[in-house]
Amino acid sequence: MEIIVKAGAGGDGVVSFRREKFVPLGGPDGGDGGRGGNVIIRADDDISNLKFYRQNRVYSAQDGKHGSGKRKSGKSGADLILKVPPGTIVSEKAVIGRDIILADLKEKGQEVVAAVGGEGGLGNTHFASSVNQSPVLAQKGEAGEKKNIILELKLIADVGIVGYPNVGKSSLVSAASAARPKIADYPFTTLEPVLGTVIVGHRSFVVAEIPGLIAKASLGKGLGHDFLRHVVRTRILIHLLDGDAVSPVDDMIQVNNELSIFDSALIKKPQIVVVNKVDLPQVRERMGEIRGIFAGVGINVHFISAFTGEGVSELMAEVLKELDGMKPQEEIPLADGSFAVFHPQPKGDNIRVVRDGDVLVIENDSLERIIAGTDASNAEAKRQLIGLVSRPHIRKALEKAGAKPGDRVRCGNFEWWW
Ligand SMILES: Nc1nc2c(ncn2[C@@H]2O[C@H](COP(=O)(O)OP(=O)(O)OP(=O)(O)O)[C@@H](O)[C@H]2O)c(=O)[nH]1
Ligand SMILES: [Mg+2]
Repeated sequence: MEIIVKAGAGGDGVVSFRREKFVPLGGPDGGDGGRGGNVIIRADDDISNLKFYRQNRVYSAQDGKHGSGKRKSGKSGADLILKVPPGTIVSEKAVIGRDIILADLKEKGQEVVAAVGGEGGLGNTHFASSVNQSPVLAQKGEAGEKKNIILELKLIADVGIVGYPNVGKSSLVSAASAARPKIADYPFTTLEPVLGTVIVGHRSFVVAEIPGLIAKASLGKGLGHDFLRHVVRTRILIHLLDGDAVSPVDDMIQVNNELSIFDSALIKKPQIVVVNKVDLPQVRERMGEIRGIFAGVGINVHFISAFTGEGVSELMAEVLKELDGMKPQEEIPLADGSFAVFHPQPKGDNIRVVRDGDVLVIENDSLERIIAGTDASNAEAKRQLIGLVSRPHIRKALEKAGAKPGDRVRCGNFEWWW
């Protein structure tokens, strides 16, 4: 699910002067703009899927209000809080290369700031100095961040059912839980992972059918690629085999290869190997042979029929026993090896100078916003702007870029002679 989030812009700072009785020219009292609201993505358990986000594509937080006279700051824009189900991975879509994972919101209450609101602009009070007691400079509010965000709900299942296409994974989910996935006699019937809750006595656990595992799935062919990431989070795998396949062992090896190519950690997960379709006479006949082949490589196989239910509850009891015997789940890194960390981009107040033909262009957000927030058609304001851009740190940056007296310099839409 892809959405666009837009944080609020900061409100503008204003130019204003005190008006008091008997004081002909009061000092500056223009207030600052309020900051723009953030877009926050928060896990909450009163929402169970991401369907809500199909309605709209763009989600915007409120802008900050402009400042006003009497040093009154503008009100901050309200944050926009987007609720997502626990288990949602929040990534920023990269223009090139891998998307960046901003957060892995596993539990209710966890949140991430997906787009930061713009700073409010400074009012003219901030530009007063001993040499400029009537500043007519003010700063425009900063733009809010805008990002393309990918929301992805990860399965939170204890047990993953993997296996070659058409082996009966959906049938097993259906036999063991109340879930009713589509079952059909062709491969890739299941296009998205299916979850089911299995109840054993007074206990329960969640199984998930992982669809589309075929040769080359790990290379992004077939459907499996996306879903393999889900497997990472399960604690145990049921490796389901079709007893009627030409070689169940070869099928198992192929699927295991896929798992290990995708992420070598997957192959270390405990697997319970299960041969399905024992209701078929030709499979029942082969049981001894199949058992022998697997025993030869040290694997004890279970036999079931997802169709008639034979052996299914015994298998689920075995799965529960295995889960109980495991240590509590430790932190699992995401499939691509990255951890869920939010790296805010340092905004930096450094001054960049680039050349545009004959003109040297100063790039600095804070300065550009002062220019945008000031009325440079006013001669006094223009004079004050010149004073501002003649400060030593800007002078230094220009000199470093090779500026010579007489060069044309620009910042925002303001141009002057150096
Ligand atoms: N005889 C018999 N047929 C079965 C059994 N389990 C599944 N089948 C059949 O095998 C076919 C595939 O079953 P599914 O449960 O859809 O298999 P799947 O592994 O989920 O398949 P995909 O999602 O397409 O990969 C269907 O025609 C089922 O009726 C079983 O225990 N016995
Ligand atoms: Mg299926």
